[in-house]
Amino acid sequence: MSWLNRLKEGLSKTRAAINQAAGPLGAIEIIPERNDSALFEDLEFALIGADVGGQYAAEILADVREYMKTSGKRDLRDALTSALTVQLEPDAFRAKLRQAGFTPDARKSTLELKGKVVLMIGVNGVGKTTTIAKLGQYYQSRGKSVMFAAGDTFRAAAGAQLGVWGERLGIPVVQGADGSDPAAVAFDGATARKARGIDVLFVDTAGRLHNKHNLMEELKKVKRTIQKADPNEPSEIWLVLDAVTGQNGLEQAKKFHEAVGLTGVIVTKLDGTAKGGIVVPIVRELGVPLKFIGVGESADDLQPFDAREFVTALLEA
Ligand SMILES: Nc1nc2c(ncn2[C@@H]2O[C@H](COP(=O)(O)OP(=O)(O)OP(=O)(O)O)[C@@H](O)[C@H]2O)c(=O)[nH]1
Ligand SMILES: [Mg+2]
Repeated sequence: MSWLNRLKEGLSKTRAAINQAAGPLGAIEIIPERNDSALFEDLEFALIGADVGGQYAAEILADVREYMKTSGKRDLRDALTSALTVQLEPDAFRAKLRQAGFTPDARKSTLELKGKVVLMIGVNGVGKTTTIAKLGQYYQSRGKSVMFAAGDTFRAAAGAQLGVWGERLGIPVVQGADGSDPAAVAFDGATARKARGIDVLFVDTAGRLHNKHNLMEELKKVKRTIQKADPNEPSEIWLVLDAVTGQNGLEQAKKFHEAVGLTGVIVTKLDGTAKGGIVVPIVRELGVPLKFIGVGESADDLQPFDAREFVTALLEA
């Protein structure tokens, strides 16, 4: 299956929710002389239902009306595509480039990392360990050498889970004993990566609640310890968010960001929810780039986030 079809399939629940409320988008023509306020109300409701957030849904609808007025076009899907993309692509420069006909193709270039060590964090069960495996596959298949550090020493079997992925993908895994200090495992991983000249190390951590003080302190210690092993690292700290948790995920993200400073966010399980619109408030409110999205459980169900592609996959028939 092509990546676009995979993405489409992954977003099918959210798409169905929008189409169900507003009618099949492609079939809707806006006739300026007609009063379409009921349709727009339904659409706004559908967007809010998909967790886009009231404020952003209202902005999107205003943009849709404006776009239809100024362009004279009548295709609702076109207008909604533009309005949603603007929300997800706050970088005006990229938007401008696109308007001028330059469409950067995210598939052709690998999503660049700032450095060599990526620390992966998040609450319990959001998909951290699985996402590390997917990232390993992503970078390895693009020619990078990869290593994992099993920094979740809290949950028995967490190290084994990452070990199985490592074996399957041919990626070395630095392990620590169950119950040992996660910072020590991270230190060993960062040291081993440097010694072996490996391109990128992903450090797994135990799931933790953002409001548990001690666990957040532990995370700061893991970060400091990696810095001791390799002064420029971790150059990336990525928070994994489960799309299903919706607005609560945003609160988590703000707390994690305060504690350790995020450089990226990954949203998982978009395939399991009709609330895929949550990416709008994530992009608008966090000020941290959305790097990848997870749309399934297998190793290649991870894609670099691209606003235009996301919206196309979401709204296309
Ligand atoms: N459908 C779907 N399932 C996913 C996705 N990402 C992860 N999962 C599933 O979510 C479950 C939890 O994944 P883990 O990777 O173990 O989550 P974790 O954050 O490491 O969990 P803890 O270490 O216990 O905090 C597993 O069953 C994964 O297969 C995704 O994008 N889509
Ligand atoms: Mg885990």
